[in-house]
Amino acid sequence: MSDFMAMRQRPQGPLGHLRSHLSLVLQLLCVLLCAVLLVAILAQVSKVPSCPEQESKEELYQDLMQLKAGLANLCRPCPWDWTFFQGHCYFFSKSQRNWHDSVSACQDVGAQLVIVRSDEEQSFLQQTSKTVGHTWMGLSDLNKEGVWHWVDGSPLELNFTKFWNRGEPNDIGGEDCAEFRGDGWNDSLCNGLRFWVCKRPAGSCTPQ
Ligand SMILES: *[C@@H]1O[C@H](CO)[C@@H](O)[C@H](O)[C@H]1NC(C)=O
Ligand SMILES: *[C@@H]1O[C@H](CO)[C@@H](O)[C@H](O)[C@H]1NC(C)=O
Ligand SMILES: [Ca+2]
Ligand SMILES: [Ca+2]
Repeated sequence: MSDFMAMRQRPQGPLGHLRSHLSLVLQLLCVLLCAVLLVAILAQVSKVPSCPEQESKEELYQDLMQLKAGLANLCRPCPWDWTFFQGHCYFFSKSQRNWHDSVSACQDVGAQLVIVRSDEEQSFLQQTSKTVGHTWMGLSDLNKEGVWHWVDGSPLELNFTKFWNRGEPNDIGGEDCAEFRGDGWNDSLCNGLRFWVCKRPAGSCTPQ
């Protein structure tokens, strides 16, 4: 007990004071050293992920590529059940309607009953309608007999009249609506049931 007291009392002296200061300094140094060591370890540890970091960059790149591919897939020029041809989308009906109902069916999907604008388009449409069956196009002489207009109001140009079948249009019984039939066009009664084709501009994405 007295020894203990002596030890406790020893620091009271000037030498003891120095010693306690020294030990405090040592302790501080130790703490400092530990801190430095800790910082060094932390720095080392934080350096370790530099490899996984690169890996995650690679993963990110892979994800980006996958996303891009997915986007390209989504970014189709036409809806799924439409066909792309030379900058336009075409919908070929599976059922049949009269001419007026075909016009509105196309309007309902933001399109027009098909208007033929070129030789290539004519071949494409005629070929398809040949395999499917008689098909309406957006052409009629309903406003004035013998004067053919497309559904957008534009007149049938002379260089397109070569597509009429031989002897057509003949207006037999008052035929005012044009159909794809066989190898060319025919005027037919507008209330007849036919397949139809809608046409609208393709989206801004180019087809893959
Ligand atoms: C008819 O002529 C116009 C130019 O006047 C042209 O754009 C169009 O492709 C031609 N159509 C056919 C079927 O040759
Ligand atoms: C035109 O259509 C009528 C029926 O609407 C048919 O009797 C006639 O054979 C067709 N003509 C041609 C050349 O396709
Ligand atoms: Ca007619
Ligand atoms: Ca006819």
